[in-house]
Amino acid sequence: MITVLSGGVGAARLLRVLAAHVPATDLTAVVNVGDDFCLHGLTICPDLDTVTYTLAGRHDEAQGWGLRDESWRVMDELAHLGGPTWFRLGDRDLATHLYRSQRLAEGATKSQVSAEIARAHGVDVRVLPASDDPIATTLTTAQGELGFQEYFVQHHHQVPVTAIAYRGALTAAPGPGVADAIEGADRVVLAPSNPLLSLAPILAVPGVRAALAARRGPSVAVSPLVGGRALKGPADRLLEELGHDAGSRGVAALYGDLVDTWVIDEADAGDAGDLRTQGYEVRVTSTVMGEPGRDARLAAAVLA
Ligand code: FO1
Repeated sequence: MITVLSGGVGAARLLRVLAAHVPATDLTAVVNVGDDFCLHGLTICPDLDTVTYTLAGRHDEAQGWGLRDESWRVMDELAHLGGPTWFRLGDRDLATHLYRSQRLAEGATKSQVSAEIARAHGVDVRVLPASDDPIATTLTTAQGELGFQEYFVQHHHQVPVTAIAYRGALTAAPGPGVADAIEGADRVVLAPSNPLLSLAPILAVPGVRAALAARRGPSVAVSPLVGGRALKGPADRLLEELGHDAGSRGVAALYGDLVDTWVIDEADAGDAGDLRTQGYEVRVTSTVMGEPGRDARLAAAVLA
């Protein structure tokens, strides 16, 4: 059994790679909910949806989020009304947010709804929200305090950040099955997701961190950096802005001894010695996913 702590696109791609090499039913994704927010009266859970859509093979590959073959008629009509269109919800994708919001209003939990949506998409990987309690990642910036999606999408993550908070995380409980999935897994994998924005809100839930710390088996992290830079998003810039070391050393310091093995990209092979000196086992391979041969080598490095 393999449990993957997951953010959005990087995690979704790694889960798809792993699902090509182990039975989907052996995989559990514990997914960040710090990006979740309410818009148009709807509850939107971007990372849960990105993971589910990608595992279902229905995702928009180029964009990284949303569904393939999307149409945008509702957004066009909303623009006509003068409504908020900075966060683009495709017509098909909207069905997910309508369904989730209605089920939550009926009293279902986020975990229950996530399982229902995964089942409807034929996804056999267990998709678990990190918590059913509300967690909101917020960023202190020159523009004031911004919600995650305001920072990430509305401001294109281009405003300098001085602090990040995971509101609600300290009093949140792990979602049903999350602590067991971490403690009981043969292997826990920390996906190549943004450590400060995607995995930190999961690790900030005390019961999650305790479950990780209580493990005996291997915990493997895949670095989100390639050549010291994030492939997508602001991970490298945030490390710098918030005073962390740059590169693999900075990311490794965030996870500390929650992890025993690092998988780093060939472009960062020069960091391997430093990580080994810190006591980590290090595997060097291409972490850029999308080509079958490279993907198989990455899966082998994670699963070895
Ligand atoms: N990202 C964008 O850059 N622009 C968008 O308009 C946008 C809409 C969107 C809708 C549904 C969804 O599930 C994700 C969406 N994303 C969008 C991605 C999302 O903001 C982030 O990539 C994740 O929250 C970070 O993992």
